[in-house]
Amino acid sequence: MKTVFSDLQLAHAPLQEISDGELKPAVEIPSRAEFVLNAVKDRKLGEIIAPESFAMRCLHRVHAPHYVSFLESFWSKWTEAGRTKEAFPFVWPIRSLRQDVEIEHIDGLLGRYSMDAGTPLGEHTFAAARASAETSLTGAKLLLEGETSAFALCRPPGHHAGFDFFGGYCFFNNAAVAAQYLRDGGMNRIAILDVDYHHGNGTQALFYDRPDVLFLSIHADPKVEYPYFLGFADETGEHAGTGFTRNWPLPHGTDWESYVPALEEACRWLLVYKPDALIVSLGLDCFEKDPIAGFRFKSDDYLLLGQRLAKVGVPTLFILEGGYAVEELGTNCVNVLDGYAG
Ligand code: SP5
Ligand code: ZN
Repeated sequence: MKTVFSDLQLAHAPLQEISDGELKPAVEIPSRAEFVLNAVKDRKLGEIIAPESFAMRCLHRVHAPHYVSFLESFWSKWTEAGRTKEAFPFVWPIRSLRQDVEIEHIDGLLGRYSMDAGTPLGEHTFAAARASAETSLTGAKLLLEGETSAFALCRPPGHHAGFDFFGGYCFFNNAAVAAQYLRDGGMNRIAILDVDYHHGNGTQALFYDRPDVLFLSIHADPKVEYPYFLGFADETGEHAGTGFTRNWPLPHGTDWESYVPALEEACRWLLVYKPDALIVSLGLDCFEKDPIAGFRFKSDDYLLLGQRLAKVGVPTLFILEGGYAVEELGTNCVNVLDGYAG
């Protein structure tokens, strides 16, 4: 299996994040990608290639052009306001506030284009996020060219990012951008299986009214876990997309054994849907030692996950999402890919 990776992705290097009422060391850090890359090399998974460049049009298929421009111009606006360190949004246009006004100040723009205060932005965030999206696009292109699997080593992750907002450490929705690229490349039905510990709210929302992209997600119950406001079992799609979204919220403490029934159900949906390609939003934060999560996967369980996905028998693009136990991240990630490749 080929791996796509760009070290431009390492340039987004947040220092701190707001967590548990404190500024704590950031967890979505460059070394995550380095641990995964080293494991790909050590375990001889296959060739590692650099991403190609893609036109902005590919991002605009999924994201509002004004949102993409906001991210591109963010650092110059931030520094013009006299700021020198990383940025966090802190005010949002929620119920009773106006959605329709034109905002000039960077603090307003940060709120307008975000879903949380937990996602630091810096000087190189846009460049890294674009490289991450190009990494997933290159992975998608490999499938269009006939590869039966590929691994997009993406960072920053993508599945929380929506049409016009960032959040949850995500800026561009890599899985959604790849899914749309596969559709535009002639594939008719794409399935996305999101196994990150957190619900992929951005991906779900982007395809909620569409039958051509099936979204399946297994994750911690949003009643008690981020992102709190989406990912419940009664969300099944709307309009033409009715029936093409499925969520399996699971309790804190879920281990592999109690995860399998949900995974089996998801695989049955894949069998019925018969997608031309499967995109796996591969978060590794269900791992027992993950510092911000509450499931109990062991490293070997990730081999089983890969083996199970191989049985689905569909061309598959793996896209890295979350996972913050950095020391074990490479092993866990490549266990899935190894298990898949058999
Ligand atoms: C891609 C991805 O996995 N994004 C996750 C974003 C989660 N952001 C919320 C982090 C809250 C951390 N709370 C720590 C609880 C343990 N002390
Ligand atoms: Zn996650």
